[in-house]
Amino acid sequence: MALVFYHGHGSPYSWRVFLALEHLEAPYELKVLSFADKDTTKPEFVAINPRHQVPTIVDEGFALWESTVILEYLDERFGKGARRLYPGDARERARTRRLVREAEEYLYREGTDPIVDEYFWKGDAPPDAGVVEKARQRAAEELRYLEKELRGEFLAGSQPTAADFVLAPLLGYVHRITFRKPEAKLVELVPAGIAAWYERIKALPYFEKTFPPHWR
Ligand SMILES: N[C@@H](CCC(=O)N[C@@H](CS)C(=O)NCC(=O)O)C(=O)O
Repeated sequence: MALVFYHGHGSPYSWRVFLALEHLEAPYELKVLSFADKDTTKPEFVAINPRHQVPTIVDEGFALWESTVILEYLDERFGKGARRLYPGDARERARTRRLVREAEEYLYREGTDPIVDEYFWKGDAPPDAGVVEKARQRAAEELRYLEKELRGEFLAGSQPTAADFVLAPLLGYVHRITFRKPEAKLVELVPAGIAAWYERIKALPYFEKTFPPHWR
């Protein structure tokens, strides 16, 4: 029985796993849950994942959630040859884990998350300009930091890894936020090296398949 992947379009966490499954050429069945229909809170899904979040996978009866943990599992289960999410020796794998953690802790948490909160989750209240500006500065700093971590085409060399798949949805968000709220001026913060890297990510043969359909 193929692995079942419960996904929600537009979730940056779920998007990571979508990219990874495709990159690893893992056999899987995609089940798209609708946030609008509150599918994640329906009893049949809560019975699988009591945290009721996507991404969730079920591999031959084994249910797993938390995107970065899923990435590690998928690498051990399906990674082979040049297609590894955490390639290389112990130090190289540790570096990829560090980049994953740093993108999550600093770029997401201190950069894009507060901006999304201010623009999209405050109802009719206007965004707090101070919060937005601080988060913009943090996002810019972290993007410059990650630019220095590029090792050739991708963050660990000639093939994308877990670090690239965690960063890619963030760049998708930077563009999406700027499209919906041009005044956020986020795309202009992206340094040239990361902009070129994102073009390479978008050129991956499976990227388009993973792109949120309602963003097109
Ligand atoms: N730490 C989790 C975060 C997952 C998460 O926040 N998923 C959200 C979508 S972005 C979700 O499924 N929300 C639906 C709900 O809570 O019912 C991970 O890395 O997988």
